[in-house]
Amino acid sequence: MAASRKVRLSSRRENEIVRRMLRFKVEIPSWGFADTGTRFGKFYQDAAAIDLSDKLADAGVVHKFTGMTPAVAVHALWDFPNGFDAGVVKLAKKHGVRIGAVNPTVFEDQCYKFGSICNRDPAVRRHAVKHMLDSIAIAKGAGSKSLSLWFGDGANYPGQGDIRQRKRWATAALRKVHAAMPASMTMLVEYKPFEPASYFSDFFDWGSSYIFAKAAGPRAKVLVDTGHHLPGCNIEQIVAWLIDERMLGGFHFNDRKYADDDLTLGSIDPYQIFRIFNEIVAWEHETGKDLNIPYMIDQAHNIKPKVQAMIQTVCRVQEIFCKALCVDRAALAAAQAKEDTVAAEEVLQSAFAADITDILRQIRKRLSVPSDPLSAFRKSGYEAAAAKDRQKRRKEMGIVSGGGGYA
Ligand SMILES: [Mn+2]
Repeated sequence: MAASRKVRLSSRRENEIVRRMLRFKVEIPSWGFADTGTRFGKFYQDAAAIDLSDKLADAGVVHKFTGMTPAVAVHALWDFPNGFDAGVVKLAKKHGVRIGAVNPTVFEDQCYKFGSICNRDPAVRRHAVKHMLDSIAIAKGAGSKSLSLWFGDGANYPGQGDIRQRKRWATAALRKVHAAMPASMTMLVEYKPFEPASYFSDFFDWGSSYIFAKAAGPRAKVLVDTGHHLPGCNIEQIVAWLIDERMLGGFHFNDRKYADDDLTLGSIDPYQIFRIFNEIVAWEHETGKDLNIPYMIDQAHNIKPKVQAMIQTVCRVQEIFCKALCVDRAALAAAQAKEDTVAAEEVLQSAFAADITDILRQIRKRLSVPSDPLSAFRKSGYEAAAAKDRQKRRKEMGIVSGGGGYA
């Protein structure tokens, strides 16, 4: 890697970068603040959110310290178990945030043992579609523009299901859901190669999501979750293709080492995130427009304190996007034109290694947040106060935390 050095930018370019970064927002997930675990059990945290009110309060704190997270993605059944609730919208506003993408929950119910919209039982498929229609109503009520779909549908064994029939069932369901969406709403279709199903997932890669989205209707796009790829997959190439086809709907950011690990973005391979952002920045440079899609976090912090992990993530996204904006595009184009592979790679490496401390300080000043959001939060006392309050409430509510269990 090129040695870290202060990036040399014209003051005009520096101002452009600062202005772009002020418009760059990241959506955080409500489920990132509650107790989560692996299939081997949960480790409870005293400061973890108990209910949606706590989640919105925590999300509001992340926004207060970073200035970058005005919207919170929700899971329909976990956050709106009784359908739309106007009180929640008010509560979000009180905490300085709003409701972002609505994620239907079509994988937990016992009826989904053999799938949701790919289930051979038409009653189960109808049940899943109805839940997605209810989710549209929640999104409409909350002023959300994104219906974010992930299906755990798949098969565990060869011979278990008819692959083409399942595809047709899913397509029919998505068309019904798309037809019910208001014109302002986008359907985001996520994919994942395996898990919970082990033999195949019905929505298994970007190509499957692309085909499903195309069949569903013009407002359906592909959602790229950075952790949902097999090892070695070139994610930035997928992103570049989807951008070029106008089919990139949004991101779920996280990092991975082995499978869908939901680790903090950039904790394993920050250069990969940089290369993805570089494709976005290249398109923005070419078109003179912002790629205006939801940039969302999808992580589960099983051992890290949750608000700290979220602030750490948001700062990392900000830093890496800012570095991608520092790529010298003219130098890159010149190197490419001469087939100078070494020089072209050096352009990327030197932007990735650039010391952007001064630019970050300016950006955070303009966002009216601390210059080091994470350390400011760690000193704020919020976590200890939340732990005390939530411990007491858990006791009053009779919620027993601790122990294991096959979650
Ligand atoms: Mn995801």
